Amino acid sequence: IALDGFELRVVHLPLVSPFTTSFGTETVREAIIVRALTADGDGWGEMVTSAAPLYSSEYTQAAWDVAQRFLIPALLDCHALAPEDVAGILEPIIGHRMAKAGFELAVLDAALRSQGRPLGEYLGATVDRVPSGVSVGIQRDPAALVEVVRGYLDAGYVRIKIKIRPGRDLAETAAVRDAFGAIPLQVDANSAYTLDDVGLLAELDRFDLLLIEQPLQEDDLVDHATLAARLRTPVCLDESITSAKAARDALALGAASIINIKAGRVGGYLEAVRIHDLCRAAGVPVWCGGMLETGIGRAANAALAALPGFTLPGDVSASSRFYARDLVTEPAVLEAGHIAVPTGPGLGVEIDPVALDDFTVERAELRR
Ligand code: OSB
Ligand code: MG
Repeated sequence: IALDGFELRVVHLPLVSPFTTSFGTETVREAIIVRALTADGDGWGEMVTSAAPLYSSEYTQAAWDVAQRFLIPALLDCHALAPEDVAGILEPIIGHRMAKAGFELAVLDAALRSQGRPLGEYLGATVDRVPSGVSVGIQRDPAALVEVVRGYLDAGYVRIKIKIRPGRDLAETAAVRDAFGAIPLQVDANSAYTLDDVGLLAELDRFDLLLIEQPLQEDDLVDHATLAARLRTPVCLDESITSAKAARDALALGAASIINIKAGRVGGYLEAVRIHDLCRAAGVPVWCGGMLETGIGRAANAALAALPGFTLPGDVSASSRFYARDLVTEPAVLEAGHIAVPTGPGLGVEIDPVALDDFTVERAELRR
């Protein structure tokens, strides 16, 4: 595509309820929306950074800065740009994977829209809808958690993930198991434990969880391998898997037997597909994680989750799980526990320009 420039917007989307993890509580989703301006039309992407560097080292204002100072100039240096070239052009700039992923998606969307080709088909989707799991934040107490989970089960979500942290783990998991029996259930610690907690984490084994997600810190691959050998519950990595190389290393070390794939965390949907491919070849199940995406990233996640190696339900929930109002005209809805893979060209969703303006708190445009 012939790139003219990019528009960036910091958006603030209010959440329908506060979302609490081991690293904090969010009431507003802050993200950066990327619009690729090309001779063949616009393309849209999303940078899934948060306001503070608590989940990873990335955060919105860092992405905002690196994007304008380094990433956009590198991309505008190229006159004709294929989506497959974006990651390579940005590779000399270290890290900032969520920022890079936003640009790759915007360029990919512009290219696919101009070809009339859906993202799902391009990535290799083999189904037209994906089973929908839901990530449930830490609540006031186990009884409150049970009621929140009940609401999601009634809505049709096919898998429940609860956030845990030290002191808010065994009683919470037990309460959900006792209340709902043999539902597909997993827990996410967001790096809140250390190897000293192996005794406590082994107590989770009695709950027959699908997996425990990221119990230890991002760079604790060896410790995760040690822990995995001590647990019956499968260890799944999220934060640690920053690239296909990291995924390969984690599998080689025995640090994980399941991988959560998030395109933002690994630098884009093309790297996400590479991780899918290597896991599939190794017989390792993967599932699609989420970062409270707006309708843009949510549409792309549904397309990614439709690849054949995504054998576990992902955190691809309906837009309404997080937002009363989205910035696309047809937000993802839950139908019989599933989310449809969009079939239109590119992302297959249209931006609601009024909503986008209403949510925008900062805007910048850089043209060649
Ligand atoms: O660890 O998977 C995580 C949200 C923000 C940051 C990290 C995580 C999450 C979630 C929510 O669990 C997943 C979703 O978008 O539904
Ligand atoms: Mg996680």
